[in-house]
Amino acid sequence: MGYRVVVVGATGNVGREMLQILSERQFPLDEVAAVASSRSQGDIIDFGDTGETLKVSNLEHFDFSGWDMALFAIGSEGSKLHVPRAASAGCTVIDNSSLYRMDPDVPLIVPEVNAEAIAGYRAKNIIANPNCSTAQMVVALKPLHDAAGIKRVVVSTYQSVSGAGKGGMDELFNQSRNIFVGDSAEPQHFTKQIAFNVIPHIDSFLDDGSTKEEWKMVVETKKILDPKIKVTATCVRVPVFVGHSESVNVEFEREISAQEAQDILRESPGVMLVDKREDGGYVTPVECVGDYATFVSRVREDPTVENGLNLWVVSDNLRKGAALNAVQIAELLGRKHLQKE
Ligand code: 2RA
Repeated sequence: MGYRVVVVGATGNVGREMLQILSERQFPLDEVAAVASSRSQGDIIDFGDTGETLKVSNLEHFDFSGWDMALFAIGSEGSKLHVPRAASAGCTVIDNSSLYRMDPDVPLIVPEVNAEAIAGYRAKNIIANPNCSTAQMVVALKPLHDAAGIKRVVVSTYQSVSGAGKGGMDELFNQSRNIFVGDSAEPQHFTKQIAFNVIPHIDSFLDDGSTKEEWKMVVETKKILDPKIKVTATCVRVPVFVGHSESVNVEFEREISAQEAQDILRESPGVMLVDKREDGGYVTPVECVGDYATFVSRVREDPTVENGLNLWVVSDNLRKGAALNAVQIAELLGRKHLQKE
């Protein structure tokens, strides 16, 4: 006996990755449905590497009753319209949008960090998936927090264009080509040229001068890991197709050496330590693509503060940052709450 699972947003970057990972991990399925906007209705898409294909249904007319779980990857506007009706039809929703992340009645889950919090899903029959840049960071920070108590985190992100969807990827590709052939590099998707450039702006600006992406990293880390941790973030878009990187400076309550941190990270769930103090002894975004791991490199003490460490954290933002985390939540939900005989 398996689950009847719906992937909503099945034709987008994250939705396709959700289908791919459901098939890779052989998630126990009785049936899977691919759902998207009317524009994609009737399209035939691959169900991962299974060799099977799925015909895309129109979200507007899709009836969620009788389905066990729905993995949503359609953004906050679409989630606002359709998540409540899926949840009230008895279909437990795992939503990748930011809409429900800070809802006190909705658990925000990274299974390696706060799996026990999933029990709260019954309030609204909804579970929230964190922002991609938050997910990889808390996977790396959780074991260190348990060991030495984190006081403060200063993070700078280097976020790939796939975080902005297919349009962001197309813009990087086309703009890069146009610059080589002398054509226009006029920005369309991003506020400024992204090819051979970096943009210190993701999502909208807030009154205090930070951006909503930076706000997400602060509040989501507090909800998932520990509300006492002080977090400040600078989120930057970089000309990389897939893979978010983060430079993380951490201040601890208690002493922890770089060696101790490496030894802990080497054994931590979801973490792959790649950290040799030599040429190439670290991970770069192009090396993380398609992998499940949150890679950690460049672990070193920060002598400018008491009990400080610097880390380099890299992960596939479409996987651990979105689709993989959502599927892992579905696996956890199935194991803990929706057991099938
Ligand atoms: C981004 N984290 O990278 C945001 C949404 N995926 O654009």
